Parts: sequence; C-alpha cells; structure tokens
Amino acid sequence: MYQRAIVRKPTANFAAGLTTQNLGVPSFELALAQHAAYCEALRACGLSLIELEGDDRFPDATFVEDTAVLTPRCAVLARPGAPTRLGEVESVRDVLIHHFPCLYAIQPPGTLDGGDVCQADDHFFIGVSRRTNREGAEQLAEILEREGYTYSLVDIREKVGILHLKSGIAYLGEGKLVIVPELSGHHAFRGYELWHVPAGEEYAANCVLVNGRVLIAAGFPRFQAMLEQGGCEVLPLDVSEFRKMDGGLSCLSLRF
Ligand code: CIR
Repeated sequence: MYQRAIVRKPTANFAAGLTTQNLGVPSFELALAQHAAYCEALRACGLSLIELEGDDRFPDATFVEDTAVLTPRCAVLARPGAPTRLGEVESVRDVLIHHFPCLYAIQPPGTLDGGDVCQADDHFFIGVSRRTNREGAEQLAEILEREGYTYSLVDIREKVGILHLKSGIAYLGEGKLVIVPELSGHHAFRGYELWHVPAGEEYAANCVLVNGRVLIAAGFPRFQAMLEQGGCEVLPLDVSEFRKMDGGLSCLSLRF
C-alpha cells in the first residue's frame, strides 16, 4: 500500500516545457484544475501528499515521476536525460532524504528518467529510451540487483511515439500488464498476462494502480470498459493539458 505521494503543481510557464505533441498550447488554468483533481484522487486513495513548490526555472517539473525511482527498499535519484530537467532533482532529493535511509543516485554519464522504470512486484522493467541511456539503465539495474530485485532492459529507442517506457506499459498487479501493441512482442513481457490497449487509445496505457484503484486518463471508453470488465475499480481523470506536454498520469506523482 502506498502512504504518500510527492506532487508539484504546474507553473505559469508550463507551456514552455518540452513536447513532441501537436495538440496545441495547454491552458495553465485548466492544467491547475486538472492537477488539483489528480491530487484529490490520490487523497481519495488514502495518500497524504507532499507538495513541492513550483519553480519556473523548470517548466517540466510538474512531471515529478521522472526525477526518482522509489521502491520499498530504497530510492534512486534519477538524472533526467533532457538537460533542461536536470535541476529538478535537487528539491526532490531534499524531500527523499527524510523518508529513505537508503538513497542512491544515478551518476554521469548515466541518464535516467523515472518514467522509464516500471515496477512489477520484485521485478523492474527499465526502458532504454531517448532520455535514459544504457549507462543510466545499467546503473539502476545494478542498484536494484544489490537490493534483491530482478530487472530486464527494454530498448524503446526505435519505437515511434513512446517517449518513456511507461508511456506504453503499466503494471496492475498479479501478473497483469497493460501494454500497447508496439511493445507486446518484446521477450521481457513473456509470462505476463497482457492487457492490450485498444488501437487508437494508446495514450491510456499510462495508467496507475494506487491502493486498489486504477487511475486512468478520461476519454478512452474502450480501455476503461476493458479494465472494468477485468474487475478493476477505475478512476478516470482528465489530463488533457498534461498530454499536450507529453505527460501522462503516472508522471504527475512519485508514490511510496
Ligand atoms: C518531458 O518531455 O520531459 C515532459 N514534457 C513530459 C514528461 C512526461 N513524463 C513521463 O512520461 N514520465
């Protein structure tokens, strides 16, 4: 069970962050309202929130998940692959040192975005992406092994439209893995019960299981129906403004 989550509201210059989407300029007001609803949903799932101050030097800093990897045994400070995001880690470290006696950090020349790391019980899928380089992925793998976890590396550099590994997969517990068609043939996912995201609804793959409920992006009815028919309690949330900046649901919080 998660007890806490770290979140950070978007700043007024949020639209100056990085994006590969062509969905228009996000509305700051709407992003704030969507973020508030997201925080409320986390609280409804029983989490108490640690809210970091916004910092307009870092317009992407609302996507806090990219700054660390949190596990029940240790935390690892990430080293974001986008140079404009490197400075986001400092304020997250200042929080994590109070909660994780065992705190590691990815070192240069390694880069790693938390969005490339998906925990499935005691196993971790680590994406090698346009943000996470092999060096960073291998550093994380070594740390996780030391802590008694297993891992597999998944190279997504050639996968069109998948910025981070968790843009394309989500673990729902008990061996169930939500997955987009582009990734479903990868050998790392053999042995899992694959829940295929319907064509056209790939964005919804980035969902997150929080204390028995699955937070999903609103507006993906076939995916939502699939989860409900599979017995999940689903909480749809509108994250349209974050999508415009390449962000999904999971990246808006660090849960532990
Ligand atoms: C970026 O490009 O870094 C941000 N605009 C979006 C990051 C989203 N993070 C994630 O999917 N884990």
